[in-house]
Amino acid sequence: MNPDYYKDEHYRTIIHVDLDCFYAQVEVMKNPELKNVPFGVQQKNIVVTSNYLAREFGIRKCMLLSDAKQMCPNLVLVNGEDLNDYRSMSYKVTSLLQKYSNSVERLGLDENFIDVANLVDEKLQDNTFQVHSVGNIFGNIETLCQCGCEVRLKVASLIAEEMRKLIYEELGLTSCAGIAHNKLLAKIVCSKHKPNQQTVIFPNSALELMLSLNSVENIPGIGKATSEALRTINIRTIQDLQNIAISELNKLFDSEKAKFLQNLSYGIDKSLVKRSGKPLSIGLEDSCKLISAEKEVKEKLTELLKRLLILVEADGRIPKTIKLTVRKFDKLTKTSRRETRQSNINPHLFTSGKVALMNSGNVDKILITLMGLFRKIVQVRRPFHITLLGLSFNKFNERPDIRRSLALFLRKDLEVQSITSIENLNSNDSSPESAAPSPSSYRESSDQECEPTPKRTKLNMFKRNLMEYDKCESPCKLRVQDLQLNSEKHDNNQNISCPPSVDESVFKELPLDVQHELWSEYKRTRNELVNFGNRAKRVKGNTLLNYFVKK
Ligand code: DGT
Ligand code: MG
Repeated sequence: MNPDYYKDEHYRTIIHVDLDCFYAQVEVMKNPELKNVPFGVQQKNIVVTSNYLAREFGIRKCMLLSDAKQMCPNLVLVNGEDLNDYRSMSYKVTSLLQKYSNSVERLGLDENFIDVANLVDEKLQDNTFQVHSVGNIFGNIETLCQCGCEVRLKVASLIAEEMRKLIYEELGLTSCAGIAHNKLLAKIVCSKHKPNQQTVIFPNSALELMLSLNSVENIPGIGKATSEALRTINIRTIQDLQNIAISELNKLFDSEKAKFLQNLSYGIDKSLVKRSGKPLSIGLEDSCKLISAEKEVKEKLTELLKRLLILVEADGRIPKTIKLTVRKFDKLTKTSRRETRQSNINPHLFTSGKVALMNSGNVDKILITLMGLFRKIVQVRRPFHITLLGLSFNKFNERPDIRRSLALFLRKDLEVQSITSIENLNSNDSSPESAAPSPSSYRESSDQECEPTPKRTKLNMFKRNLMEYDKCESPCKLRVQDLQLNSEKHDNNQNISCPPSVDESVFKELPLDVQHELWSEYKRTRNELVNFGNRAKRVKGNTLLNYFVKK
C-alpha cells in the first residue's frame, strides 16, 4: 500500500458518539422510579432496548417479550411506541454536537459522527495546549505511526470527553465515544467499552480491531443482503473477505462495491462525514385494526395530526405540503396495498402562536384537506377496510426570525418617514457608521405613508441602533433597545399584560422584552388619549404595536 495514502487518510479525525441505552434513558427522565429497576422498552412484542441493569440478566436488544420475561421475571416494561420524546431528545444532542463542528452526521436516533479535524488543528496551534489522551485505548501503542496522527487522535479524545460531558450536563444523558481516523473504525471502537466510556484507536491497530469482529455481518455497512450474498461464495469471516481475490467479488458486485467491501475488511473507509440537515419530511403512521367507516378515519387522523403538530413544533419550520398514506386491505384477495396522496397547505396556518396548540379552526381546515385526500384514495361509498393511516409534512419554509422582521418593518418606516431628516442628519454627522440609506429605498416610499418627522434626537438614536443592527452577525443579537422608538423606559419588574388590540396567543409567544415594549407603547397611546382626548395623534406608521394589531 502506498505510504502517502495512509498519511493523507490519517489526517482525518472522527468522533462517533452513541448514547447509552437511549430509549431507556429517556424513559427514566420521564419516570425516575425506573432508575433502580431492571426495565425494558417495548414495541409490539419486542424489547427494543433495556437499561444496563436488565442487561445483567441477559436481556438483549430486540429480544422477544416472552423470552425476556423468562430471563428476568421481574422485568418492568415501558411502552416505547411513541417516538416523539426520543426524537426530540435526539435532535437536542445533535445540536449540542454541532457546537464543535459543521460536519455532524446523524445515524439513527442516538448516533452522530463528528469530523473534528479543524478543531484539532486549532487546538494544536496553541503552544500551551497539553496533548494527552483520555479514556481507553484499543490495541497496542508500541508501534505508533510517525505521521502525526497519534497526536491528532489524542487531542480528539479530549474533545470527545468534553462533548460527552456537555451532553450529560445539558441533557442528563450518558454516552460512549469512539475516536479514529475514519468513520468505520470510530463506530466499531466506540462499542468496545460501554456504558459511559470512550475509546481511541490509532491506525496501527485497525487490522486488530477488524479481526475482533469475527463475522462479516458485524461490519457496519454490510447489511443482511450483502452478507447473504457473500456467504454464497463462502465468505464468512473478516479474514475470508480480506483474502478473496477481487475478481471473485466482482462476480457478485460491481467493481466499486467489491473494492469498498474489501477495504472495509482492512478497516479502510474513505467516506466523509455528511452534514445532516433537518429531516426532509416529518411523519407518523399507525397500523390499526380494520377501520371501515369515514368517521373512524377522521378520528384517527385527528389523533395523528395532533401528535404530528408536536413534532412540527419541535422542528421549528413551517410546513407547505401534507401527505396522507393509507393501507387498504382487500378482504377477497387478503392482500394489502399502500397508497399516498399529497396536497399543499396554507403556511399561514402555522405562522402565529404555538403550532402544537393550533386553534381548532385551523386543525379542522387541515382535516378537511386530509379527508379530501382520503376520498381520492378510497371510494367511500363502497365498503372499505383500512389497516394503516399515516401523515407527513414534506416541504418546509424556515420560520422568519421575529426580531429581524420587526426590525425590517420598523426600518422601512424610518426610511419612509424621515427622508429629509436623515439627509440633513447625515450632512451634520461625521460618524463613519452613519452611511445614508440607499437612494433606491427613498424611491419606494409613498407620500401617503408619511407621518410627522420624529424628534431629531430620537431619530438619531434610532438610526444609530439600526446601524448597530446591521453590524450584528445574527439577528438574534438585536437587543430590545434597538427597537425602542418613542417608548418610555420601563421597569423590568412592572406587570405587563397583552394590549387589547393584540392577539393574545401571539403575544404570549413573544420574548419578554418585546412584550414589555408592546405594553409600554400601548400604555403611552392610552395615556395620550386620556390626556388629550380627540386631539391625541394616532400613530399610523410602522410602530411595534401596529405590527401586532389584529388584522
Ligand atoms: P447501547 O447503545 O448499546 O447502550 O443501547 P441503545 O439502546 O442506545 O441501542 P442502540 O444505540 O443500538 O439504539 C438506539 C435506540 O434505538 C435504542 O434505545 C432503541 C432503538 N432500537 C435499537 N435497535 C432497534 C431495532 O432493531 N428496532 C427498533 N424498533 N428500535 C431499535
Ligand atoms: Mg446507543
